[in-house]
Amino acid sequence: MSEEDRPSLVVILGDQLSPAMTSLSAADRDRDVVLMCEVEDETTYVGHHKQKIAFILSAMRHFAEELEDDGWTVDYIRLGDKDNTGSFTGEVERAIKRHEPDRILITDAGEYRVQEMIDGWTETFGIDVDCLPDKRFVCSKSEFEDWADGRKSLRMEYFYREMRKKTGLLMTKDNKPAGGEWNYDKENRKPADNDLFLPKRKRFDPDKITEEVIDMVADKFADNFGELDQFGWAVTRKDAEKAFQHFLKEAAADFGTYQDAMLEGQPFLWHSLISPYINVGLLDPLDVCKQVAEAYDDDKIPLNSAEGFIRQIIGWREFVRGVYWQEMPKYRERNAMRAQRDLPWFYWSGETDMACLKDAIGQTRDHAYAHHIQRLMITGTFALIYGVEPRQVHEWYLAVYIDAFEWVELPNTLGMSQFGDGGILGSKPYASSGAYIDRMSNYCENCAYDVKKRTEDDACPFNSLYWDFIARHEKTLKDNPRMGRIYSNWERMDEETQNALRKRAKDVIEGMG
Ligand code: FAD
Ligand code: DLZ
Ligand code: SF4
Repeated sequence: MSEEDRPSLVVILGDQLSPAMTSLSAADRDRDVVLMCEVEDETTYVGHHKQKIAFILSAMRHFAEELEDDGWTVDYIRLGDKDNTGSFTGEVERAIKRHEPDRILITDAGEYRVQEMIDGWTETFGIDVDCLPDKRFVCSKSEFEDWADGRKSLRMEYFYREMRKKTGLLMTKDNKPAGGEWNYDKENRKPADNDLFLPKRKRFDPDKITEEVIDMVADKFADNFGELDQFGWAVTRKDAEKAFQHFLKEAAADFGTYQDAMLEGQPFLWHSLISPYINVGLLDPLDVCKQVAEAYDDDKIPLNSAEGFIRQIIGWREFVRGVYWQEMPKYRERNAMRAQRDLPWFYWSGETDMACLKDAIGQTRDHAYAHHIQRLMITGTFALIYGVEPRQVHEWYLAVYIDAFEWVELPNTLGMSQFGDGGILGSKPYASSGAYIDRMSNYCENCAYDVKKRTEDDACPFNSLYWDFIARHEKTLKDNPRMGRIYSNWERMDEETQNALRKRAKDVIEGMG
């Protein structure tokens, strides 16, 4: 092969399923070869939910078809292929032998561990590796570093305002926030009840490709967490867009108002269910935000819903990515609260008498999905006040949710939900008693425990664990200005009550150990 005929090898990872990837834009479709590979390393670095593996592999296979239909040459390696080496590096090595490329073209990996691998390829293979930035984000890594540089603390709210200005989303002509406020969160805390009209989830029946992948996953990953029989995720760009349009029409208007609500047996409520599609590239984050802003301009969605939705994406999602790349690799090891307990087994089995946890874990098993408040205030808060080692909590979240990629999952879990980073991501721990869950859901109505009791044998475990957490961490948290009122309440309790709460917490912990 003459020098100028040598192709570039364009490596597309399983969360880069968009024709707009910078690696593809830099390539020549008539000359270059796209490599996509299903590899054992990626399917096993954590014990993924069965639906997560099925979703990613099916979406990869569909994307390979989309590229081929678009005129690309795709070298696609399946998990069961005879000579599959099981790793990205092994498959790139084999592909170099097959195609004799003059360089590798790739877009930055989402996860630190994979980026490290890519960074070693030039030396390993003696070939140029052009690793291009991932332009699917509003804020580049260096832009985030510049914003964070010199700040005493990083707060999402200030970062978010910059992103609003940068994108122009929900901004008036004179560069002011629509409606006069940046954030309408205080209007977004209404509990829901079953009498309300609940939007239905849009399901997509598995096609032949997805069925084949599901059968393979059922066979090869039989012992992994989760069920496959209710798989209804979109696996193509077209269907992901349909899912988003369904949300826009049926649920977006009430998204804000009921954003924090929880109802037993209702896993989806007014949520969009688009995180897996955005994270793997089937939907573009800025595009969905623009469509929501347009719906607000057309009076189809109220401001609290439009702003709440857009904040999650150009605010939180971008912010956690910035923190991840700024703080890795040490971030993963952080444990500011020195929590050491093992994750209770019921996180995997779902077998618990606590109605809130049973429901959140049960739907996670059935759908690989729980909405934000369930993740934060049920499974997250329980692990926090129980004192689970953050690494174990992180591994659970990374495994069980369909949208879980370390760059977004780790800061949310270790930082926001476990306060394991000591306050980089949030200003105080999301510790709370059963009262919050009682206010925001109907779980407590059918629970074996009594949310109003604190120390009796049938008292809600959240109540005593919460006060035990407050007492255990007095040294670390008492001076936090946002915790002052809580410590005053603790100190106002008589010693007998304090001891009874701590004794009940000890019994709860021993009963679960
Ligand atoms: P909606 O409620 O409809 O929100 C719209 C979109 O906003 C989401 O699709 C998502 O892209 C974005 N978003 C909302 N909140 C966040 C957030 N805190 N961080 C980043 N993006 C956000 N999200 C993931 O995408 N992957 C994860 O692995 C993940 N792990 C989490 C772990 C914990 C402990 C917590 C508390 C949150 C986690 N989140 C994660 C954030 C959030 O819970 C999910 O994005 C959301 O529940 C996905 O469902 P949805 O698409 O219906 O979201
Ligand atoms: C999550 C996942 C799984 C389960 N399997 C694959 C795979 O076989 N091939 C692949 O390219 N990607 C997979 N992924 C997604 C990757 O883990 C993800 O692309 C990286 O974490 C990005 O850094
Ligand atoms: Fe959860 Fe406690 Fe309510 Fe039971 S009583 S559902 S354990 S908060």
